Amino acid sequence: MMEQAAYQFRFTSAPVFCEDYGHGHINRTKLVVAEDGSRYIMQRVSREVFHDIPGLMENIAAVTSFLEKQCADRRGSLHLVPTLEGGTYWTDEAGEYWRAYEFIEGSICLQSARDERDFYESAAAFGNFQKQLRSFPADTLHETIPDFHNTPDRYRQLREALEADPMGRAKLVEEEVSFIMAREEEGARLHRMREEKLLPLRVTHNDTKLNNVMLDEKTGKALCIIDLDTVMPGLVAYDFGDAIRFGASTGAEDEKDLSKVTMSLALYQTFLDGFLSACGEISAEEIRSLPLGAKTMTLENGVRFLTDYLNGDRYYAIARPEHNLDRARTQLKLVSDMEEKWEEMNRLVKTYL
Ligand code: ADP
Ligand code: GN1
Ligand code: MG
Repeated sequence: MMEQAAYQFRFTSAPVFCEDYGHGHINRTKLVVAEDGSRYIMQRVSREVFHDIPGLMENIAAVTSFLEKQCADRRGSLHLVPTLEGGTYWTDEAGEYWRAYEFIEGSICLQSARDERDFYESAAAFGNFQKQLRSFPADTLHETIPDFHNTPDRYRQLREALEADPMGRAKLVEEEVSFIMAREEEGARLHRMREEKLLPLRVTHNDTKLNNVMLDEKTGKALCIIDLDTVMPGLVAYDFGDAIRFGASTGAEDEKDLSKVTMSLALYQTFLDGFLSACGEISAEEIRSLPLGAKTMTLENGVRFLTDYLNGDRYYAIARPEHNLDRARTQLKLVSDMEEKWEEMNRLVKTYL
């Protein structure tokens, strides 16, 4: 069935096809094909997750036009398709917000790296993204999710969920909760360093999963960073860390067999190399914070998945009842594996100082 939203954008011709697309956890993503064969990505932006969607769209319009000027290739940045009225989003009768992008043709989006080269490419792309945005006026950005990587606040939300326990699931996760609580102080370290201004704020992506970068299907070269909903001031360690927790894992984010889930030091080193070669100059303190970024982002995602499981799966899209619990468990397994590899993770980083 054709979504009404598909008739609200200035596509090159009338839409003839529309279906669910991709593996994002947050937005409702559709592929739209127009009569002349041109393709588009159309998204219903999650109102559960984002509370100021006009502000979010202002960020995206500003960031994409800033990046567009720095890219020779049209496929190097996202391009919003205007609505019939010339706006950046359309609101339907139910109050849902829709937007559309040109489809990045000839590209692939991976759920896991096929080899180290893919991961290197994504690292260089996320590093370059940060570098490109270094001169972006950060104070014009809306904070689309306040306290997004405020790990202590994520702990507070977990405690609230445990207290309310609306699904009666708290008794099922005692082991996970005690693992998390034992790491509360370390989990707060990165945030404390941010508050004490020991690490500078930069414009960061904040959601640097491998499936938020498009690669050229022929050459495997990185083309474009997507999913700009969370571009906000943040720490370099957030972008490095979140990419490691997803892409350096030897298992899927929702793998049930935890023996398959470890953090590959080889992939960690690959990402470190690609990211630092492209991100422009950063301070020694920032470089030293990268392993902590990896561990903190992984722990934080574990806390967030578990909180959503306790709250009845309202935030992340799920495909099975225990999905968020499975996701939380992979993150905690990765944290414990990182603890075993901690010295080596730090040693590798020091070679770049
Ligand atoms: P979510 O916030 O839900 O993760 P994304 O913006 O990451 O949403 O989009 C979900 C998926 O849709 C991506 O992982 C990618 O496969 C695909 N996608 C998004 N934008 C484009 C685009 N412009 N061209 C091609 N594919 C895209
Ligand atoms: C969400 O939007 P997506 O699927 O790329 C989430 C990230 C989590 C990630 C876990 C806005 O990312 O913060 O790390 O899931 N995005 C938001 O896979 O909450
Ligand atoms: Mg995404």
